[in-house]
This record gives sequence, structure tokens and C-alpha cells, in this order.
Amino acid sequence: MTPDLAGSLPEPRLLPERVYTLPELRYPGRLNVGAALLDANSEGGRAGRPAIHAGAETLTYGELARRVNRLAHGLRASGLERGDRVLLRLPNVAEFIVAWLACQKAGIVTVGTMPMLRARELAYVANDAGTRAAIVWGGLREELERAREQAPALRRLIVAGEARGGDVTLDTLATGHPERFTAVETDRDEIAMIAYTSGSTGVPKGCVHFHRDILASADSYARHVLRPTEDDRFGGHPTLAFTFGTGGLLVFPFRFGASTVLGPPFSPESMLETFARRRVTIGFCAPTSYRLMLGVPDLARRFDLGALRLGVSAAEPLPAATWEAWRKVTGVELLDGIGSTEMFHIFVSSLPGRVRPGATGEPVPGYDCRVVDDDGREVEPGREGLIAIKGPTGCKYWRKPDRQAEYVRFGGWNVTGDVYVQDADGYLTYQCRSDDMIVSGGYKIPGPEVEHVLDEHPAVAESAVVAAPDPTRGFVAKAFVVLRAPHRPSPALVGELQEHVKRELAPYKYPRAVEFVERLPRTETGKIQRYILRKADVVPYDPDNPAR
Ligand code: 3UK
Repeated sequence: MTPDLAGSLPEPRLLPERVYTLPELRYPGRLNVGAALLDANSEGGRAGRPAIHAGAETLTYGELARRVNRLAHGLRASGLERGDRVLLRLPNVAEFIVAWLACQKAGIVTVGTMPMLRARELAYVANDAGTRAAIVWGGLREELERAREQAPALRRLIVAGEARGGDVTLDTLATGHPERFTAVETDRDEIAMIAYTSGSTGVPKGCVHFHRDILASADSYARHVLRPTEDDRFGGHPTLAFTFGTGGLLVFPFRFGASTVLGPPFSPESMLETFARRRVTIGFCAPTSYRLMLGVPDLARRFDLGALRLGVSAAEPLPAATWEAWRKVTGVELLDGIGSTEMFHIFVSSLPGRVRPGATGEPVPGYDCRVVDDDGREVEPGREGLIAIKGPTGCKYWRKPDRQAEYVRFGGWNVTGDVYVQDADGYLTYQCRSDDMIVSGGYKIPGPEVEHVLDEHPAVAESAVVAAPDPTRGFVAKAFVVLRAPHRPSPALVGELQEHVKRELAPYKYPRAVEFVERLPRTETGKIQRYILRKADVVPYDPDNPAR
């Protein structure tokens, strides 16, 4: 198809047959995800129904369609063509959804980026994806402008929200264009979006999703596990740029004619307030956020969560204690589910009424799942192994054939890098990661990426960053740092190193714990022994006898 997906497309004979066994996962050859999510509602009798609740405002499907269609015309008139990539840098505001749907209807590929990304990360993504323009929220433009110096791919900015004189804005692009736009007749296996994920080695990887994949996730996971109706209101904190949020707050509600609630950035109180005031029925949050909300005093008395019928929990494991505490305080069943950027969304989930607290759950209808050893052989029930999945969505890395071979193995199985145990009755329980990825509060922090940035600091000789247990966030990133003479450990230096990482990388990647050591434990061949660091069994720094 495209050289950008060399090595990333399964041979047709390797496509899992089960994908086609669910009739709802059969799609016509021509399929446009924008038309399926928007036109199907606005022209299918739901023009007057709510689509987006943002702040105090509600946008109906009819109003949304008019905004999307004008913008789709404007994007085309500005010279953007089918297959071009456009970077999106917006918080969870209606404009994100408008821009996303307009691009999809016009056949333009969206490249969502997390609002927290810094210039160097944005430049990498823009250059790697070869974006031709960026749609940026006024309040988030600075890092993107810094990124432009390193990214020729970011020549054209289209500003949404607060703009300055001379800007090309989302509104000016849309003005004067017709209210109707016939969606481009994309192929069901044409690229709709590229979602970037931080790899365990620190190099971000673009995960390609076709028009079909996005709908397949809604028609497997959402349709069978959440069973939405048009009266549901989806809400939560994941950014729309993260596929957890793209699915939960855009694709799933619109696939079923329901509505989405976009709120302010997460704080435990603001999330509870939004759930209560906007009558959210299906919540999407990370376990850490549910724990933080449980810490709000008097939560049950102050916030009426009566409308909430389900709480989806993903991005990190949900401990039984958190499940039980949430159930006791709110009466609501949390549904743990594991998903990934590569798979678009959740492929193993707890099912309503069949939850076993502490376990992730069972394979989502449409997905096949096994626990295997390093050679791809299925292990016995009760034994640890790698989780491997086949289904209607799957990993297709953009321009990374080597990485593709690491994720898709054993003849078409997606291997996420998570260690699992499956019981005799099929329930799957998460154990740990099998690599150097640190999962903290649902965020993914690649140890090597943080080390690389720490090592650029003049005081640092070398460093190693590993996961350290934490009662709130599951784990935090902990840096073991060897200093260069004449630098000496001090609380001020800890702060300085943390600030340095926050400036260079998305701030969630900073090491919340820093320990100075004499040297890093290594194997005979010189590799850092991270398992020793994880056990914190290291030679502490001795100020009276500095090695360097
Ligand atoms: C970990 C979990 C235990 C696991 C995601 C839902 O998290 C998402 O995508 P990412 O690419 O990370 C994937 C990795 O995160 N993980 C996710 N959920 C769980 N570990 N229990 C869980 N319930 O290591 C996985 O490989 O950031 C989650 C939907 C869409 C997503 N992109």
C-alpha cells in the first residue's frame, strides 16, 4: 500500500479469521470514519440531539455537522489534500472534535499530540509523520513554536481559540463555506490517524489506524462491554489525543448517537463536579484518578453520582482495593480494561456483572487472547507469560519495520510487553511489564528517554531511571544519578535535575524520586542491572569518599 507501512501490514492470510466472525465487524469497502460518526447522526434523525457538552454549552449533532463541514471545505481550499498529515495540539475542547471530524471527512490524516508534550517531542512527531500543517490551541502555541525551529514539517499553523493578528485561524478557514460536505470515499483500509506512543527505549512510535480500525474498536469493545444507548453521556479526563480518550470521549459516544462531556483539566474535585453536574453515565479515568477522587472529603454527600452507571478504568492496573473502595462509596462498578495505543483501545476487559476485582477481566468479544512464553507457546493456566492478542485492531507502526517485528510476533499476535496470568476459567490478571517502561498514574515513562535527558545536564555523569512503588500512582520514576566532580548531592540539585527534565520532556516524565549513588550496578558486559536498582540494592553516595 504505502512504503510508510513497509513491514507493518499483515499478509492477508495472516488476518485472523475470527475478526470476520462478528457480523458487526464487517464493513463496506468504502468507509469514512468521519461520516460514520457524524453524518450517520446528523442526517440520521439525530440533528437535534446533543453531541458535545463543553463547559456551559451544548452542541447538537446538527450544529456540530455544520461546523465540521465548513471547516472540511476550508481545509481543502487551503491546499490540504487526502492523505496529508495534520498535527493536532488542542486540549479537550469542542474544537478538537470539530477539527478531527473535519480532517476525517476530508480524508486528511490526524496526528493527535498530548498537550503536555514539549518542543523536542513535538518536533520529533511532526518530522516523523511528515505533517503539512498543525492545528493548535492558542494557549498551547508556545512549545509548538519552539518546535518549529527544529521541524520543517511545522511550517503552517492554524490557530484555534485565542488568536493573534495575522494568524490563520480555524474560524477564518471555515468562514463562507457551505454547510454540507460530502465525505471523501476513503478505503476502509486507508490511514485515518497516527497516534504516537513512547516506546520503552524512548523513541516515540507512530501507530497507524485505518478508518475501519476505529469503528471496529467501537463495535467490539464499546458495543459489547459498555452497550451504550443514545441517552448515555460519556465523560472523563483522558486527553482526546490519547487513544483512550479518542475512543472514550469521541468515537464511542458518536458511534451510538450518545453525547460526550468535555471538562476542565483533571483535578479530583473538578472531575466529580463534572460527573455530577453533567449527569455523566459512563466515566473514563485511570485508577490513580479514581483513587484521588476517593480522597475528596465527603465525596458521596457533596457530589450526586446517581447518573453514573459504569466507570471504565484503564492505562494501568486497577487494584482490588480501589475497585472495592469505589464501589462502597459510589455504588458503581468499575470495569478494568487493558488497551494500548497500538491496538487503539481495550482488548481485555472486566464485563458488567462478571467482575473479579484484581483481575483485568476476559477477552473482549472479537479478540483472541493467549498467554505465551518467549517462543510463542501457550503456557498453562496459573503460569506467568506474555499476553498476546489477535483481533479486529492491531499494531501497524509508521516507518518502523524493526519495531513492528517486536510487537507483532508468532505469526500475527500482538505482544504488548505485559506479563499476565490466565486462570483455568479464563480470567486474566496483570502482573508487571516485561521491559523498562514505567507505568505511573497511567502515564508511560520510558526510563531510557529520561536518562538521556538527565545525562545532558552538566552535573550528571550517568543515570538510570526505573520504577519505584508508590501508594497513589502505582509506581513513580526514580532516578539513580552518578554525579560529575565537583558536584555534590543536595536537595537543590535534586530540584534542578527535576526541573531540567520537566523543561525538556512532557512534565509527567520527571523523576519524582532522585537518589545519588557512587556507581550503577552493571553486568560484566557493561549493561545496567535495572532489576538491582528496582530493588534499590545499590551503593549509596558517600560524601566523604566521592568516587568522581
Ligand atoms: C498498560 C495496563 C494493566 C500496559 C490505553 C486503554 O494505556 C493505554 O495505552 P498506552 O499505549 O499503554 C499501553 C500499556 O499500558 N496498561 C493499560 N491498561 C492497563 N496495565 N492494566 C490495565 N488495565 O502496560 C499496556 O501495554 O499508553 C488504555 C485504551 C487505550 C489506550 N491507549
